Amino acid sequence: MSREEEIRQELFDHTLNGHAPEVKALTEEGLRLGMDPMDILFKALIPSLEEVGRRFEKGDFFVPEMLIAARAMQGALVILRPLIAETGAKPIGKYVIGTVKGDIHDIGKNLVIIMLEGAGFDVVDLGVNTPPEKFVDAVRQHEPHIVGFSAFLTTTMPMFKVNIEALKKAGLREKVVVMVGGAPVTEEYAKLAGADWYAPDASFATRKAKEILGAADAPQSAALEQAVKLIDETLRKG
Ligand code: B1M
Repeated sequence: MSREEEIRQELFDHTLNGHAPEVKALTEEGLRLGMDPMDILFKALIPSLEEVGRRFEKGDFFVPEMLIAARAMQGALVILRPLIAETGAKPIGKYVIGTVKGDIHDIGKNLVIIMLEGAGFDVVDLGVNTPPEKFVDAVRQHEPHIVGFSAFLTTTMPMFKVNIEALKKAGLREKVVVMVGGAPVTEEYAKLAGADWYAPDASFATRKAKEILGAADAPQSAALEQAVKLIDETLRKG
């Protein structure tokens, strides 16, 4: 087994067990050896988190295990994010995004941000547990082309509609395109909530965002091209 393969396996195991210092050190070692950041992300870290989800569903893992695994992965994302997003592309549009109120999941949202930044979007990240007023204020202040709502729980998806109503009330709904996404969300649900677009994954969200801005042909970095490919592959497998 080559050192790169060992690193992938060790990253998988240490993320699964929530060993943050080891995950950070292995990520740094992988990069020093010339491993591709997208390879580290999609062939080690995300598969490990998927395994965490499977164990949680089976009752082998509980919330604390899920949390420490996610923290370990976040430590690696901090290192990988600037490498993936670095394209030198001119900003092609502004995108405000946040996880809806009552929901603290943010790894999926952060991946969408990485991809959008990689495609040249100027992204304003409102974080997690974002109340409707905060979305409204951000849309008023930043005047983005697109506002994105992420929800990862069936219980927090109804916040899409609440957010959209808040935008309407503030007279901002017609000024911004609304995109929604997150693991339990479907196209049908997005339509019912009144969103303009639904995206099943970060790759689609980015392609759609570019299309909305009429920038579908805007140049993309090699890293982003590869990201799109790897994400699509990962999703097809899953
Ligand atoms: Co939670 N959790 N969690 N959790 N968690 C899930 C989501 C769950 C599916 C696990 C399970 O049962 N198998 C389940 C939800 C069930 C449901 O509602 N259908 C669940 C639950 C139940 C809970 C709690 C309620 C548990 C409890 O307390 N009893 C609790 C809720 C807390 C809250 O939010 N109020 C909870 C807590 C947590 C932790 C805090 C411990 C941790 C989150 C840490 C963090 O994010 N910082 C956590 C984790 C890690 C998970 C799993 C294991 C992993 C989530 C993840 O990061 N996936 C998850 C199980 C799983 O998914 N296998 C689970 C990887 C990520 C890349 O995928 O998030 O789908 P995803 O993002 C994708 C797309 O959805 C899309 O692009 C991303 C990249 O391609 N996308 C968009 C996302 N946003 C988009 C926006 C767009 C477009 C596309 O446009 C704007």
